[in-house]
Amino acid sequence: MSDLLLSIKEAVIEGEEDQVISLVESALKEGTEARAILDALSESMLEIGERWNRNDIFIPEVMGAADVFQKAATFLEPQLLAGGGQQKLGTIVLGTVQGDLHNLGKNLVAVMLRTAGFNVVDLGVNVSAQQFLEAAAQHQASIIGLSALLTTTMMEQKKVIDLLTETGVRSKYKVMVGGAPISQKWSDEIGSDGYARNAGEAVELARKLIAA
Ligand code: B1M
Repeated sequence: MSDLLLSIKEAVIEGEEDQVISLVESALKEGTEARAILDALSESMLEIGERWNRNDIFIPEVMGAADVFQKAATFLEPQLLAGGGQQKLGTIVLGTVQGDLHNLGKNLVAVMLRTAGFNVVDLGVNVSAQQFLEAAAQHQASIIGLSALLTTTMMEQKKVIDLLTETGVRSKYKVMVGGAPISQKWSDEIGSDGYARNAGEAVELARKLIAA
């Protein structure tokens, strides 16, 4: 990682909003790819998680870093979208499952999917199984994307799939899952159509699911 990217990572961890935006601008001017900057931003949140686990920092610092992360990611969005294709690959209804308020990763997934040419309907956070179902029908979605960051909310992904099955519409949609505690094993266990570890993989997976 370049010195500039390391400084971006450190500035997010320290919650230095102004500094992060000007460092991101400098990195873009230097010709750094927006994707590489996004990766540095994501790494900063992983580091935040580790510091939080060690009790080196507490919720206010985590929220401060999350806020700076989101502002920097929003600042980068036009650069990411500018490189995107014009094709419309299909509609994806995306959200963070019920009981879960983590949205940074889900927002990144939404940006990357849009960049790749998908129409993304972002339902936000704390989305119930019923809301996913209704939105998928309303927007004639091909894919439902479920993000979960807590071990206590992973089960909500299964609830959505179960509801699709119970209401007889499971075969209408592909379901993809992701989030820090999610794995391929979990995806298989709950009968999801695929798991992606990060936003880049989410795009690859969505392409495969649409092609299938
Ligand atoms: Co929370 N939190 N948090 N938190 N938080 C975690 C998840 C935790 C691992 C931290 C820890 O233990 N140190 C822990 C969960 C433990 C567990 O369940 N085993 C935890 C906890 C416990 C909590 C609270 C319960 C704390 C409390 O209140 N006592 C609480 C829960 C609130 C709730 O949701 N009901 C809580 C609150 C918060 C904040 C509000 C302070 C803040 C969220 C701010 C926000 O989102 N706007 C926060 C944060 C920031 C974190 C950590 C530090 C960072 C998460 C993050 O944004 N990562 C996190 C630690 C960690 O994950 N290591 C933690 C950056 C983001 C880019 O990555 O979200 O993983 P990520 O997304 C990736 C991939 O996972 C993937 O692609 C993304 C981009 O590459 N992906 C998908 C995600 N969704 C996908 C969907 C897909 C495909 C890929 O397809 C549909």
